[in-house]
Amino acid sequence: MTDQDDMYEDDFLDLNTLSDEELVEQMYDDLYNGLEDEIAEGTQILLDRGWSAEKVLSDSLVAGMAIVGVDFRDGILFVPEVLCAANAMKAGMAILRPILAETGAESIGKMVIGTVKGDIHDIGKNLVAMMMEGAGFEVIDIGINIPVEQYLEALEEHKPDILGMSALLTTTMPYMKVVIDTMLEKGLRDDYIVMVGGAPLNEEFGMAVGADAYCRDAGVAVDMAKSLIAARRAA
Ligand code: B1M
Repeated sequence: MTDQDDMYEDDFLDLNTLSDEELVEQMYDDLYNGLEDEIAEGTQILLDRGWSAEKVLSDSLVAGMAIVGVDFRDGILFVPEVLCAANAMKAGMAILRPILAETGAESIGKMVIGTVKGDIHDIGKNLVAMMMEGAGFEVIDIGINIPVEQYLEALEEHKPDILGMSALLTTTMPYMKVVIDTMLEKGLRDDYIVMVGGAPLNEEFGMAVGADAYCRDAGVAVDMAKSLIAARRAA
């Protein structure tokens, strides 16, 4: 064995040897570092030790992503790192999703999200979708270049709590008002929380088009979604 082999041998951490508490701590680090394989392995180990899928989701993946979300909000982590963390989270979710679907575990809320008509930018939207999933929401991502009819069909089909719209162009952001005005015309506006986001938007624009909230970034979107849903349920 060479010195280098020795070094790798020392660095290798067998997740099976960790206690539950140590493993969860390790998974927070692995999520933070975007390690997909380790997150998948850790998720499976916890399930094999008899943890419910809900507990694995909330205590390891969602709690770990919350740490990522806070550091993203505070400018300690940036978009590429958050995308890696979100992908690692997805690796764990891929294992949990079928089990959660079988047991019918309640998500904390449902969101339909899409980028408005004329606009094909989707990196920010995808990030929002991943962070929302990471926080325990069910997310139906209907894609890019979405006309009002398609938003309405998705609302009808999925009956979400929240409609999320993204726009990255000054020429496409006014389309959000077209969607919200059509919802108003059809008497649907009050059935949904409407959240909007995208680089050229601001708070004033969000209010002007009649959204419930403008979200500066994915972390804000998660916090906003939680508080608006809680307020709506309390009312
Ligand atoms: Co385009 N583009 N682009 N582009 N592009 C911008 C937006 C631009 C500002 C670049 C520039 O000129 N400086 C400019 C817009 C100018 C303007 O409108 N005033 C621009 C332009 C002009 C164009 C084209 C017209 C270029 C051309 O063809 N001549 C064209 C338009 C195509 C179209 O949509 N019809 C175009 C095309 C493209 C690419 C295809 C090459 C590519 C998109 C690839 C993709 O998305 N798959 C692209 C890119 C990458 C950019 C920039 C460089 C980066 C956008 C990005 O992904 N940011 C962008 C410049 C910039 O913004 N600095 C630019 C990272 C992302 C994580 O941030 O999307 O802001 P962001 O999302 C954030 C928040 O805004 C918020 O949370 C996210 C995460 O924190 N958020 C939400 C976003 N959506 C939300 C929804 C919510 C909540 C929060 O719902 C609840």
